[in-house]
Amino acid sequence: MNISELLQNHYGKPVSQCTNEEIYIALLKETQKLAENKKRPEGKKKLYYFSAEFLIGKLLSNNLINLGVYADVKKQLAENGKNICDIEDIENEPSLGNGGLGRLAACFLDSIATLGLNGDGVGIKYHYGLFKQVFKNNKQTAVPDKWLTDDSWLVKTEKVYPVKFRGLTVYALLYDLTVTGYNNTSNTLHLFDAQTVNESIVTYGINFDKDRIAKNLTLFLYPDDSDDAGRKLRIYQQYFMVSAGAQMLLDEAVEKGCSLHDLPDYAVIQINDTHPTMVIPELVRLLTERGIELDEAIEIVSKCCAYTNHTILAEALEKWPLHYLKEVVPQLVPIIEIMDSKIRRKIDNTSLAIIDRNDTVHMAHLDIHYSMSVNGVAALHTEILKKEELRGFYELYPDKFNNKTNGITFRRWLLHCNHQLTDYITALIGDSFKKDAKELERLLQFRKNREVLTNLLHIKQDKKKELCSHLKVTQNIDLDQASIFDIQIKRLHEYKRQQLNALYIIHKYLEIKRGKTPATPITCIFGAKAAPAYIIAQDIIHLILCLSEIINNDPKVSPYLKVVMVENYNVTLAEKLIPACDISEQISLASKEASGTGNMKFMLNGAVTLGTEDGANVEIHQLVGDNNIYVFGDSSDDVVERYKNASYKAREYYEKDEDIKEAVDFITSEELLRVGDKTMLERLSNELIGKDWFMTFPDFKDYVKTKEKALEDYENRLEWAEKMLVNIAMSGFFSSDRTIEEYNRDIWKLG
Ligand code: 26V
Repeated sequence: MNISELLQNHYGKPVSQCTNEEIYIALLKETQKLAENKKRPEGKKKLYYFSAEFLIGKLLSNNLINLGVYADVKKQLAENGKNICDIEDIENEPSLGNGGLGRLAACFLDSIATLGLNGDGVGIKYHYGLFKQVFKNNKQTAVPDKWLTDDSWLVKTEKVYPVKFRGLTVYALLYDLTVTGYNNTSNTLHLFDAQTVNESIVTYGINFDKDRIAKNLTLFLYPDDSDDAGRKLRIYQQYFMVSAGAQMLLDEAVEKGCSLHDLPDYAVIQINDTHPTMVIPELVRLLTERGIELDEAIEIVSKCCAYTNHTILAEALEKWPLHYLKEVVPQLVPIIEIMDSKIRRKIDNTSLAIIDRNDTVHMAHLDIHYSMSVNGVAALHTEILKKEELRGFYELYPDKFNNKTNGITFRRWLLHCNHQLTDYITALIGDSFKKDAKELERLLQFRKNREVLTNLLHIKQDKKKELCSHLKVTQNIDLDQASIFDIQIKRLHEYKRQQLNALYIIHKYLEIKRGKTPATPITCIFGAKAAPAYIIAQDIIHLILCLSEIINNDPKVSPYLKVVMVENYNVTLAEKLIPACDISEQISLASKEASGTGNMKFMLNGAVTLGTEDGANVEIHQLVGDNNIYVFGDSSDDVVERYKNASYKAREYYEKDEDIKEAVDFITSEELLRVGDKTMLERLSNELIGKDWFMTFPDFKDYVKTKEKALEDYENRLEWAEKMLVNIAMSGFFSSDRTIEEYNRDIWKLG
């Protein structure tokens, strides 16, 4: 790509006279052309990855890297006085996902393309992505995220599919986005938009009239389902996506010569969590419409579909009242009833039924009975599904169950976000690790090499410095680049236990005030959005922001301890935070975090994990060994047991443990109430003392002790650097290329 020529052709002027916007648009168009020229994988059978979320992040640099032209473009821009980072800044981040589940789907598309597999994504083109978070008075407020601009990576196609709801037909317009692989092939993310959507119905903040379906169908990434209208809108969105996607899939199969009786030879559908579950009855319906007998249609569809479970949290498993389905998609109801009665005839355990006696439809049950594969997303998670949550199903279908430990794409989470580390690794072991992440293990030969270890520390320092200037410029946050960066970034949820981290911070603050100062200053960084309707999560954000105000302004404490919560945490910010991290906080209550993927990104960038034995942390622990991770807290077995016999009493811990009492009391102390909201802080304190459903108190002591040990170990810089090196070297297992190879080997079986 010749940038000067390109811009001359576009705008008739030299690079130096173009604005960053102009350069961005020209690069976007050119990159799209390059991507379209890449080979598309072919083959009889094709994978359709159905997901309500694809948290793809910014695309310019990612595509330039995957197309192999990033370094050249960067150089040419620099020669003309332009910095590629400023051009990257122009792009809006498409935040078309809530968190890990959506980001996983995006990593998977990258790996599917890179491995040259014949597979596309199917989802929704939301006009507004996940809300933008703005802090006001130490509280989160939400504003709409209008990410779409006139020039976008999405290309409108000619394809239109009618989707019928009760009393309403909506036309689904297909938009395609090319997903470049890190090789010579590319795939497509198909996103459907409703023809009638109208952005002007957004009123205040992120509020809109949820009943005007035709106008709001694809307006927002699925809103929280705290009210009836919100829940119904979610059914509309889900059916819209799966009906259009299923029609597209059938057309493609028929075009390739499929007789529909042999559909499983042409199409495999991965159902990402329960959100796309209606694809099962919808495909059955479409097949019967095209002349296939119902029983055979059900059999065909069951052979095409595979389901991934991403959580054991009961409140997150979708269940729809049958009357909602009757109101929205009545055509599916008789099919779901027949599918339910087939199961009821086969087994006498009503807890495994699809429609329960309260006329509630259990979407996960529909998936499990009528799919050929059911997988969890980390070894521990899959074991818990088999032994606990889905035990009855496992006994019924042991062969369907399998584990696919999550992974991340190293193109974005190393090559793109950490050039310095990428280049240094290349200098040490060559660049074969870019195609085969397991090659990183060759770094182990340097684990005692002083020079290598020192260089790793320098790179970390550079990334910390870069983060400091970025946060100063963008959010006016002052950080001490000589401090230890302790980072917890993820959605705000009680089970992830940001409140445990906050209790530690209070404890540390009070200790420093008493004169016990740390050897190296510590900076505790948070990034988290909370669902607008999730009250306690809002309270936890409020607590952290209040702590930040008090601690950072305390002249006695702030030289040793700082607390920051970055605003509007998203993929783009993660790309800057992760390379700068020393200690990666992965402190969910054991058994609750299905996998986690942030933990993998941190490890890959040389952060050391402080975590519970939960999700993929267990596998990280096994890979790096006891010396290179800080593990604390009750085991998943203990936790499961404690829930079973309802034996946990938070108040007893609060009353018996002085440190816990002191930290919790601080939440409602005069000092905090001076900057905070009494109702919110008292509500949070009461919730902890009276309930603490995610058991922060039992783990508190061990958390403090283990964190202190990590901070102490940090002082021995070379030993710490060795831990960093071992983490980087052993992270290859978590490449999403490995995960996707396993999906293909065991489930998709694409040629
Ligand atoms: C959703 C909801 C929605 C309603 C209220 C409570 C609640 C709690 C959790 C969830 C999560 C739904 C599924 C999900 O996003 N799972 C995440 O999937 C990631 C990719 O597999 C995995 O790394 C995370 O551990 C898992 O939480």
